[in-house]
Amino acid sequence: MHVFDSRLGTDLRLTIGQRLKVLKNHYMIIQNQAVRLILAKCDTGAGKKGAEKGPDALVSELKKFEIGFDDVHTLEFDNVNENASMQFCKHIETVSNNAARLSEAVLESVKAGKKTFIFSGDHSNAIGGLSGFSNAHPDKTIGVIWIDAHADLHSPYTTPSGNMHGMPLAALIGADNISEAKNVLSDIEVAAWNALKTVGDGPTPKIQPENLVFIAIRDAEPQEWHLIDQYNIKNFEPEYIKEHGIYNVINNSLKHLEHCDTIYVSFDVDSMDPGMANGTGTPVENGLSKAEAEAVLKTLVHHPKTGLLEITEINPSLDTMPHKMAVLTAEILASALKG
Ligand SMILES: [Mn+2]
Repeated sequence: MHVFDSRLGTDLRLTIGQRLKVLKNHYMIIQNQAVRLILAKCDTGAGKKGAEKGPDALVSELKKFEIGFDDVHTLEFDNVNENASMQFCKHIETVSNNAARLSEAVLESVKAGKKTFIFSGDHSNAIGGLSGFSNAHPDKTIGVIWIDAHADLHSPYTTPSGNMHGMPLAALIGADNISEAKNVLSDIEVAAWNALKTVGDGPTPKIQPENLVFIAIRDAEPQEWHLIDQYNIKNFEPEYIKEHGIYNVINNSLKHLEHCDTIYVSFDVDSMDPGMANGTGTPVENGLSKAEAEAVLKTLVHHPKTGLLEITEINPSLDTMPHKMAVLTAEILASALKG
């Protein structure tokens, strides 16, 4: 049984001023837990700029569905002084610095007993998100459901692009994937990557590959498949989803994580089919339908084990129509939240 309070209420006779007052005096509650929203406005891990505007775009579109957040923690990021020679881990110092701050914000939110949402720029923010989440739960087994077109399992040793948003899961499970290496790193790159794997203090690796589930992965490189096979990572590809249905996938994902105490859900909007909206850095055909994405979020957001929901990679500057991806995501999330 979940309790949901949209904060704005549904009385459309209220003026905007009155509705905002209602917003201030009510808290969004899911599963009897107050929700805190963390906005991580950083996109330095992406190859294309613009996803830093994604979190605000999503918040503004959600308001049109009368979904508001009262408890909001905003992290604005500046670029740190970067070493220019990081070709296989571009902007890693900025990513690392931001990850440390996000880790702290998540730790504080979870320790305060909040169900935590993160709306982030690019997917490298998951490093800070999961670092904080694991620090908040030192004695618990953490499950991760990663809904994405990509496996995000590259390391600087294997990356074809050097973009950090393709590497969060390798950093989090502590996989260098040296046997598949094709890049020769400088000492300074090695040191920066090793530092990123331990960001936010706390034990490392942050998560265990057996506690990870992939949904909708359809664009991974051989080096990533090597890790998926090596660690036998649970993986529901589009063909499986089409054949067995999304509810079978959700149920089997939760079954695979039955032994986990709490779950981090990471929803990359490129998991969805780009035919609906393409405002994201790396769209890939054959993605989740709107109904499938809605089923995933609706089930997981209200699941008692879900401690954190992250939504990432909305890039309004790449949309063919203004805010198309933010509108689509807001429609799905609003429907999911309203149960
Ligand atoms: Mn991703």
